[in-house]
This record gives sequence, structure tokens and C-alpha cells, in this order.
Amino acid sequence: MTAPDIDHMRITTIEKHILDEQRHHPEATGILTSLLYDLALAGKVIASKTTRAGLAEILGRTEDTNIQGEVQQKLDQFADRTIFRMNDHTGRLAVMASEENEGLIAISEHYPTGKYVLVFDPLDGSSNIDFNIPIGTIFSIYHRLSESGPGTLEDCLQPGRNLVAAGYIIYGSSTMLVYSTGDGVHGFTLDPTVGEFLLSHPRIRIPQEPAYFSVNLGNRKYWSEGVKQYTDYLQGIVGQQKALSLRYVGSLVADFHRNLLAGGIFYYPADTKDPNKPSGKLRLLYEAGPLAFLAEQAGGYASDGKMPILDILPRALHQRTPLFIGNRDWVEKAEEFIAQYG
Ligand code: FDP
Repeated sequence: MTAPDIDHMRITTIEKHILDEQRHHPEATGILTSLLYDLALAGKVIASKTTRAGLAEILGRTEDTNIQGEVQQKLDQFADRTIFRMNDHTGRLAVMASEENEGLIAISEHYPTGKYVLVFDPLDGSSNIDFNIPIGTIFSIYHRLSESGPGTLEDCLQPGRNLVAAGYIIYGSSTMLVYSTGDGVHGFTLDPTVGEFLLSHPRIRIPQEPAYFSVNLGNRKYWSEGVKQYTDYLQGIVGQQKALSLRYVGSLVADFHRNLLAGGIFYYPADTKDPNKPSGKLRLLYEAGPLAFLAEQAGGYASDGKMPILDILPRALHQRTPLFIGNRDWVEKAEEFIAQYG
């Protein structure tokens, strides 16, 4: 056998990996497998656009403003439509919700509904598109709670503990898909020459020692005393430990991805900057929940400063939450500082 043949046998495509995982669950019907594969395909389509964004006229802002009051960019809408169109007719979903849409995204009555619920942020970090900085798609999959027919709001408003699967696709120096179905976190890198996601990071664990902390330090004056003290602690100003390096891209998926692989803490705390956003900027359902699921699966932890993100019961689709995520000990330290100083 020649060397290239041996290498070929070692390659695990995302399809093979998802099917292998399914084999551990004899009761599985294959529907989740297909849903994950559809999301990987959507990721490839979005990646092909994002890498050409600087060239195409698609770059730039539209007139529209999304439900969060942010200017939507054309690539956001493209990503949103791509995920919708790949999933609306398959009979796998009861309902969808996206950060770019105010209400539920219903499945057309022309198509059957299925047993899963898909919640997604089609293009997170989109204010970075114009600057060639990594952006990402984040997705969450739940079982529906309602029995049958069109999915309901309650189907989407589930705590992260109920997640069946979650993941993200990061469009950076390469495109990667990272996901978990509750049995570890696995990362795949897109090989553009063959158009396949190949297993590159099996069973990701957050390294024991954090290397970085990631936060928008420009907001310091709007933080509570506890968050200020915690930041001083990470910088080695308070306490005995060595200062951590600061890395902040300002694109959640990119900051989370780096800290997942290198060890670190990302936080976007509550602040007083905007009275309309007393809980900070990030969304519980579209951002904090799925990343919290991945963090716990990789041996880390995510908190809103008081309780685990995964235990928060969402009350609204676009609810925001403070987020502290990364190495467990250091996130728990944030909880301690907040409990002590507020
Ligand atoms: P963006 O506004 O570019 O979409 O939640 C959105 C988000 O980016 C996150 O990806 C990112 O971590 C955060 O906002 C950055 O916010 P700041 O600019 O306030 O630091």
C-alpha cells in the first residue's frame, strides 16, 4: 500500500464522523445526522460568499435594521436565507428562530414539520465583515416540546440544558465547524480543494491553564465594582497570580474559538452603557446558550455572573444576558467577585 493510500484512510469527513456518532445511538433515526449535515452544507455555502465578500458588490450595508437595532449587512441576510432555505422543506424541523428575525420562522404549510427546533445566529460578529476579521454562524438544536403541527414559541424558549446539539462555523483564515451532540466537542476544517470538512480537532478540551482573557476594556467605566475587581484579578493587579494576556477580537465566535483551543476567559458583562441593554449585549438563545453547551462539553463553564447560562429559562427570543465563559475555575472566580462586590 502506498503512503497516499494510508493517509486517505485516516481522513475522517464530517459526514463519516456524524454517522459514526449516530451508530452509538441505536435508537437514532438519522434525522439529527441529516440536520447537522445540512448545516455543514449551509456553512460551506456561506464560507464561499464570505471569502469573496471584499470582491463582490454584496459587501456593504442595506437600508434595513434588524430587531436588535443594528444595521444589517447584506452578508447577514444571505447567511440567514441560506440556512432557512436549506432547512425549511426537509421535514426535520418544527420551527426556526434567527437573530435576524423578530418572530418565529414558521415552516411553510406546504412542507411537513419534524421533531427538531433550529435556533441560529446566521453571521455573528458582522460589524467586522468590512475589516476581514473572522465571523461565524452559531446554531442550536432542541427537541420540540409541542406534540405536532407548527412549532411554537415555547419550543424555542428552552434552557440550554435541553440542547440536543450546538455548534458554530467560523469563517477565518480557514473555515472550521465545531459541534457537540453531548459527547465531547469536535472540530473540522474545510479543505477548499475537495470541499469537505475534515476532522482536525477531535475531542477538544479547554487547556487547564488559561492563556488569555477577552473583554471590551473600553467599557470598563460602565461595569459594576465586581467586574472591575475581577478584571484587576485577571491582570494580576489584585491577588498573587501572573497576569493573563488580553486578546479581544470583538467577534464572539473568534474570541471563543481561540480561548477554547488555547485556554482563556471571555466575558461581556452587564453594564450601564445603554439603559436599553442592562444585561450587556449578547443574546441568550443565539449566542450564550450554544457556546455554554460547547464550553461545558469541553470541560469549561459559562455563567451570567450568578448562575450557569445553561440553567437560564429564556423568556423572550431576543433576550440578552451577561456572559462569562471559558476555564471553569476562572469563570467561578468571576461569580465570586460579583457575589462579593456586586
Ligand atoms: P457584532 O456586534 O459585530 O455582531 O453579538 C454581536 C457581537 O458582534 C459579538 O460577536 C461580539 O463579541 C460583540 O458583539 C462585540 O461587541 P463590542 O463591539 O461592544 O465589544
